[in-house]
Amino acid sequence: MSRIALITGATSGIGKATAQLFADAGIDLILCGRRQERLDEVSAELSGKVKVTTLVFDVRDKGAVLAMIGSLPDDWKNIDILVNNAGNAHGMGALDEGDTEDWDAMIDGNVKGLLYVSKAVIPLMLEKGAGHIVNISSIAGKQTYANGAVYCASKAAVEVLSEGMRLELTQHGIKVTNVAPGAVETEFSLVRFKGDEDRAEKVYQGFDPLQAVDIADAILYAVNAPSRVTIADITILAGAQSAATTIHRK
Ligand code: NDP
Ligand code: 8X3
Repeated sequence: MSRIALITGATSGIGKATAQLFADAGIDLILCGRRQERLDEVSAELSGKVKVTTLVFDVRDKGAVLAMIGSLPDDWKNIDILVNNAGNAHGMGALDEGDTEDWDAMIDGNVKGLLYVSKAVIPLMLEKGAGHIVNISSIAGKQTYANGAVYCASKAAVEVLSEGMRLELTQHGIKVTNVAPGAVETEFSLVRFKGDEDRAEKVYQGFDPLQAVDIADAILYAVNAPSRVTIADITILAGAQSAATTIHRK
């Protein structure tokens, strides 16, 4: 029987690449994001391979998260894999100059949003005594850097939540994998720098950055591991990267 995966942030970057690899692996898809047109495009691309349905919600909106996931028809509620991927950095700068709306967007989206989605999905997995949750953290959750402290804090929270989930859910047959990528070339920097393309491009200049498919590949590996194996934590850096902010550029 084919598996069902719910992927948040499936309109772009790592989430979209994960949807593409999952479709190639025959995994049916519940694709989530805020941009309906993007979800429609990904759905059109993949629905020849697997069954696809889409849900439009902002992960920060607790009511919408619970209502949308709760509104899935029963057969779609049989979720085997949850990929908690939706998230972004907003702004970059010192704490004393920080924009509190950016802080809210990061804490509410990357931390509370992940919790709301998990709250909607975990009971469905508990009911069937099986499941796999993949949380997308970051190298920024393991190593703090100046001018990124709030984003780093939000991802450090994801690291802790992955541990907490694993401690609570393993006994119920639910695996938890924490994935911590380094520098991946997606729309991430464009969002962080609020549409400033020059600034975003500079992040990936002078080295070969990770691509979204590299992270998707690791996620697929984790969810395909045999039942005796839990891939608990994966850190993936770019080939030229030795730490969060140490990148060897040409
Ligand atoms: P993208 O900007 O390309 O994708 C972000 C995705 O998250 C989009 O699909 C976006 O969808 C969704 N999203 C963002 N905010 C919300 C929200 N409030 N509600 C619902 N969906 C939301 O970036 P990436 O693919 O790189 O990022 C994916 C994850 O990987 C993030 O959690 C990020 O922190 C993490 N990460 C990224 C790294 C990188 O270097 N790129 C490195 C380490 C971790 P939409 O706008 O349609 O809602
Ligand atoms: C994104 C990677 O190092 O820019 O999580 O924070 S980093």
